[in-house]
Amino acid sequence: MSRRHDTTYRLTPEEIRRYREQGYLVLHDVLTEEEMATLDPWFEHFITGKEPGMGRDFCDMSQPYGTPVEEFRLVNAMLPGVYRPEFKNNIFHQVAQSIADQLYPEGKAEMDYEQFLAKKPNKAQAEFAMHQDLGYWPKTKNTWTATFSLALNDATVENGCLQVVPGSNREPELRPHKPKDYGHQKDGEVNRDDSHTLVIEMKPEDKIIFLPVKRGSVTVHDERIVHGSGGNYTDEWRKTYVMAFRDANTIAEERTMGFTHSHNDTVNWAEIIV
Ligand SMILES: O=C(O)CCC(=O)C(=O)O
Repeated sequence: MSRRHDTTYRLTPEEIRRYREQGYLVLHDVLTEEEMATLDPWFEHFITGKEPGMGRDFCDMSQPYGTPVEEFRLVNAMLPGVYRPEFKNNIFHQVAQSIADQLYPEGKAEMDYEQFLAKKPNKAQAEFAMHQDLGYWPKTKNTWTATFSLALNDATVENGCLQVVPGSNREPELRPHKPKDYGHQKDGEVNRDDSHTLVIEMKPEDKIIFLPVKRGSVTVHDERIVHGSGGNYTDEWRKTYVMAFRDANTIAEERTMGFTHSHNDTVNWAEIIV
């Protein structure tokens, strides 16, 4: 694929229809190797904890806050473009914007947040618990979302690629989400200040499918599809760059609640949760 100046990635009408119906898409060869190479050094910088002053924005999504860095398994670096403004509007942002615009002709799609995620090699417990993204976010009038996940290296079943339950995006009600209980909280119920990770109960009829993708390819999922990812059983890392687009008015609404997707936000969850 050669794209130098045009940052448009054209979806077919069938892909747009499928996203609406199934709640996810797999798009192959979205970025060229040359484009990917511009992102790699940033990813390494953040995932190896070199950016100072991130607080809880550098954390482990499979373990409670406060886990020592050397014990991290599922490494999460939130909002790289906030910490390094020169990283903003990178090639992935531009191409993902063109796809989001096609998926959402009804409104104005804007990038809401981004994060780098990496599973260390041979970490069976580097699981991202199954959830619906909306379960993590405050109640807003419009919930439209397209969350992109760009594979920085090949994502496989064995290294813990994304898993989804097709059709779960059409369930009328959001499933209940609870902060994951790691048994670390001795004095009562676990809340979101103790554990960022939320979990849902799976249903016996849930049929999970795996979405392996090559480096440079992308998955896109909506805010209601049940999804997560498994542990890493290989000698290689699994690395992915997540970027979510929402309606511009929704983002403004979130911000008035003090919600920026930073784990350092101090929001009153009891008041603003869905
Ligand atoms: O890619 C993963 O491991 C999970 C990411 C995820 O759940 C999300 O972006 O909502």
